[in-house]
Amino acid sequence: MALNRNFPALKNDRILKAALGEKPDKTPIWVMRQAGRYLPEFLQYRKEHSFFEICQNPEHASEVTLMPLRRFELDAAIIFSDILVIPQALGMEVEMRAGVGPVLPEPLTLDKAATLSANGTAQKLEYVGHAINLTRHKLEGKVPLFGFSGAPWTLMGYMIEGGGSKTYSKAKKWLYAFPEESHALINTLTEVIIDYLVMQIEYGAQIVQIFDSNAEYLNKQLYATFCLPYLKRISQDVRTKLKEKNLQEVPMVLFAKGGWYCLEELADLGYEVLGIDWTVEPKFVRNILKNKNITIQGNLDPSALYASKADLENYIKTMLEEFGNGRYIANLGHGIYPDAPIDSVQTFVDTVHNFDG
Ligand code: 1CP
Repeated sequence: MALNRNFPALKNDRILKAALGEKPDKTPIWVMRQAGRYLPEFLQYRKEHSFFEICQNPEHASEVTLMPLRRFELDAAIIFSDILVIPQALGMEVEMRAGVGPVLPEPLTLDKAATLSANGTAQKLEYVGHAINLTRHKLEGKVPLFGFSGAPWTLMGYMIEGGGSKTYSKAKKWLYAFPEESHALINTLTEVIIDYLVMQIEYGAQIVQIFDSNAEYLNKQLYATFCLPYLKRISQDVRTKLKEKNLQEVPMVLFAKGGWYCLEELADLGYEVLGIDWTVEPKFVRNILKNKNITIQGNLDPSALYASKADLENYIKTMLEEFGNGRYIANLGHGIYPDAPIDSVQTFVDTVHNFDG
């Protein structure tokens, strides 16, 4: 498949403006996991195609990416994929089990970890690039397209646990008992992530987000040792490599779920946008970050979408008031749940766009 970088002009740049500290005409909004299981058309599509078949086939991936855009006036699209395509490209088996989520039947061992290499791994993910390229053209400039990756620690967690976990204690055991091996693994993942994001941007991603969904299982000391330096390297090296390839920089978003214990440090890693999870008070965030040059994204509780329309509107307005005008992108404070009422997503989008704070 040929790479076509002759892209249509962008018509809605609210998110990019907000990310870069410029003032958009309206507060921008997108929804984490917006292309997913709460959409009946996605569930229908999943009856006919397996999860990874959709990820690996650019026509399927772009079709699913566009689904939420046909329903709602969202200000961004996010490419349909999963964070676990990286462990898969590193040679690990990943199954998507209905009602369970991702399962890696052969979790990573110390011996296996010693054989992992970043070399050639991002190239194996070129199918994501092709999906991005096709989707960027199909979007016809309607909204910008997000690329994304899991963060090293979050990927390490799934690889060692063999799936999701309540405590991530097996992965945390590595951090305490095998720090050298942990650093080596995180380093390999960091190298893959850098090349993977550069590839996504080369193929057409206009903004990228790092999901560190498992930050909540660490504390400040562990995060400072095993995460912050690598997250900084990702933001720096992606930009350096883009320059080397004569490609334009794009805004980078860092979402460390449950990373309230080091918000200040997260704001100093070179990302334009910091995603905030639903447990954190907007005023707390604004106060801690008042001297930082950074845009905030978030953080409505995904469960608020179950509230009545009137209550939901109030929750949204309170959030918008508390985050205040400027340097702000509205979103949930984690991914949308599969049983979220579709009408509530409409209310979320309308309330944000109609708010003139
Ligand atoms: O719309 C979008 O956002 C694009 C698609 C997308 C994204 C950004 C999917 C599709 N997954 C992700 C990221 C992702 N995947 C994260 C980071 C965001 C977050 O914290 O929610 C994580 C942790 C995963 C891992 C994963 N994949 C889980 C969570 C498991 C757990 O509890 O730890 C699950 C359930 C999946 C499967 C998955 N990924 C995406 C979809 C639509 C699904 C459902 C599977 C299906 O269709 O059968």
